[in-house]
Amino acid sequence: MQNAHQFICGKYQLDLRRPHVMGIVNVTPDSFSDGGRYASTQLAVTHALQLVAEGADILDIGGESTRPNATPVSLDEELSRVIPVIEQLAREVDVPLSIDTYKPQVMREAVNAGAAIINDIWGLQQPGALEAAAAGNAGVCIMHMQGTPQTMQQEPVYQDVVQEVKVFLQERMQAAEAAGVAMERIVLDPGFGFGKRTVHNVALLNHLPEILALGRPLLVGLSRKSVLGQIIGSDVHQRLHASLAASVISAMKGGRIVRVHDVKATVDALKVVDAVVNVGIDR
Ligand code: 7PJ
Repeated sequence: MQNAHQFICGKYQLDLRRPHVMGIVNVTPDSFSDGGRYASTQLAVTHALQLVAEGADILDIGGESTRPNATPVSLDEELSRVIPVIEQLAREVDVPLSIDTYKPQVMREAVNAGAAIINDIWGLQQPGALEAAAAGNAGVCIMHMQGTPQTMQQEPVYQDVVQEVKVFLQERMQAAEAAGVAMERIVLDPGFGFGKRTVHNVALLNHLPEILALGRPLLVGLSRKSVLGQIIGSDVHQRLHASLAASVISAMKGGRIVRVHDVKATVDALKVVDAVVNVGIDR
């Protein structure tokens, strides 16, 4: 497949032969301070600048938690969390900004504010999402999820998880293309932890090359996720080493963007992968 490593997102053209690190920026009210909106904007911006200094290639900005059982956030609340952060970062950094949302209006306003990637855990299935994604020239991450964030971990069932995720991603990729999103603007994501048990997550990671066969770059998000906690038996703050192992495996198996909390450590780990996979091919 030609140019399967090229990802066009807004004004950026990323060459994903080198694995890229997407740093996670959560914009949620700080429960430890009563500083209000301005304080949470500044906290998020400061964190984002730190991630860029650590080597983040992309920043993923989200205003609504999609962890299992998280309470949904209203449209106005989500907009007032993320838009000021995107506006400020668009002025201050030169890496693509991604908006983690499934709401079409947030997609549109985020792109107007300077976002270069739309990262949709619903795979552009919400009414109006395909149109919102097609409207500009942002890149799009299409993710698989079974169920909804509220229900997805109750009892996820698959006959063949790899095949089912692959069929879903192919269908959504074709829907996006039909709506006017050029192939070069699309990356795909199996959606680790979104309606999957440990066996399903492990099978997907192991069989990433089958999903890569769809012909578009893969984004992988495993950072600190509970599947890692299940494997090593540690809580969310003790999952750095497991997360690094997951990022390395992802990149070795063809994942091209890893979405992580711990940017510096991941950048170092993936430099080693790149040195072996892309530079070390001469013999
Ligand atoms: C993912 C995401 C992921 C993409 C979240 C968490 C949950 N977007 N947003 N892929 N996960 N594309 O970080 O634990 O895996 S939020």
